[in-house]
Amino acid sequence: MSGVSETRSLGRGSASPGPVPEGQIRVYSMRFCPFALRTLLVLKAKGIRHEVININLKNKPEWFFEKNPLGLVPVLENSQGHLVCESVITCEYLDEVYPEKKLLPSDPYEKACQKMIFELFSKVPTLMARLFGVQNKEERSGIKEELQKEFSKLEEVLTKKKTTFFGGNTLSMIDYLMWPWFQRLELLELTEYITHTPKLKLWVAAMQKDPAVSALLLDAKAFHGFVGLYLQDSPEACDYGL
Ligand SMILES: N[C@@H](CCC(=O)N[C@@H](CS)C(=O)NCC(=O)O)C(=O)O
Repeated sequence: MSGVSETRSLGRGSASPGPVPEGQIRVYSMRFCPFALRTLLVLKAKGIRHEVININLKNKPEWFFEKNPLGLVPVLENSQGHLVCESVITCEYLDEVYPEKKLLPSDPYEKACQKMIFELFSKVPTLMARLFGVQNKEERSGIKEELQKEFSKLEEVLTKKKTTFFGGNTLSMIDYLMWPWFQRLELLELTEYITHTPKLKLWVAAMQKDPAVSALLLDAKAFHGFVGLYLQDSPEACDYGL
């Protein structure tokens, strides 16, 4: 059982959902999307009341392009019809609109530090995406090496900072922005990739104890089922296991 919204996705031919009720915020998502998970983590961590509409990314509803012309999840929509897309932008937007439990530091230097760490992390999503569907041993170990190089950069940050999390001793925005890819390391049974970066490994363990993180776990079997169907371009991929 996963903690993410288990509703079937809307696809081509579906009716466009009505306006967002007053006082609510809606997120267009997909159960297995790491970018959408960033938004969901921030919603959860800040205790923001929200509704989730899952989108079938292999058979997108026509109306979805009115929400985001690029056709990508996540997208936020509020009761005034404001639309915000791009995961990092959605997270910062939520942190500003809902000021309780701020996740980004207000100090400009601390904020800049978070953004610099984010840049150090920036190659990880593309490298991990390359792992899917690559069976060739040599190619896989090449990607592993490249990923480990990126992880060493993050290890260095934690070593210098001497803190558990990337923004200090409590969890903050930068941790949530990076987490979905480390959750996937676990799901793909690739935790050996972080054995040479012990501080990063401790960070992963600390993250797993966070209530928002543990509320949004993914079921490994469903994840693997999804990946298999997604690689085959199946319109059933996003609804795997429902
Ligand atoms: N830069 C975007 C990337 C979002 C993204 O790639 N989402 C994927 C799902 S994980 C998607 O919507 N894919 C649909 C497509 O490529 O057509 C963000 O940070 O929000």
